[in-house]
Amino acid sequence: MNFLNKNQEHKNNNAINVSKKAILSVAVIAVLGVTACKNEAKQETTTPSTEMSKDMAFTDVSFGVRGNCGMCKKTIEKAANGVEGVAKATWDVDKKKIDVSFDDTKTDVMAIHHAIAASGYDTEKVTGSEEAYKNLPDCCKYDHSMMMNQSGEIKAEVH
Ligand SMILES: [Cu+2]
Repeated sequence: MNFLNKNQEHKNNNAINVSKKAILSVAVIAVLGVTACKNEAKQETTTPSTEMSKDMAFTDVSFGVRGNCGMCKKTIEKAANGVEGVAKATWDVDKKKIDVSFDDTKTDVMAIHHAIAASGYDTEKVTGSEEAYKNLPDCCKYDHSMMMNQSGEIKAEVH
């Protein structure tokens, strides 16, 4: 009788232990799940508001920049992005044109023209540095008479 009771008690304890563990792991999963959701929700609410403030504070311009290839693209965009206040710079190899988004309290369009010209590339307003041009890889030595800021339909003459 006594023995049976003890055995029963032991079994019950085991059962309690198992269910405690189960509850604990469910709780952990639930907490993790909630945390993940919270992070997601946080990101969702943060991202649009940053974009909105970007739209309000940033000025978008596009202007012609000469160049040949993907390496030119890297150099031109690096030069533009190197200007303090520039948020985004994308050069289009077909259109020979750059789209720049910048904070006009920190810089202006001409500073971006000059930075690109210093890297060796002609812009609509500033002739590229001859010194930097000489140091460009051969494939990047673009034609100085090349059309720029095109619609993208007419490609620069192939030579
Ligand atoms: Cu190039």
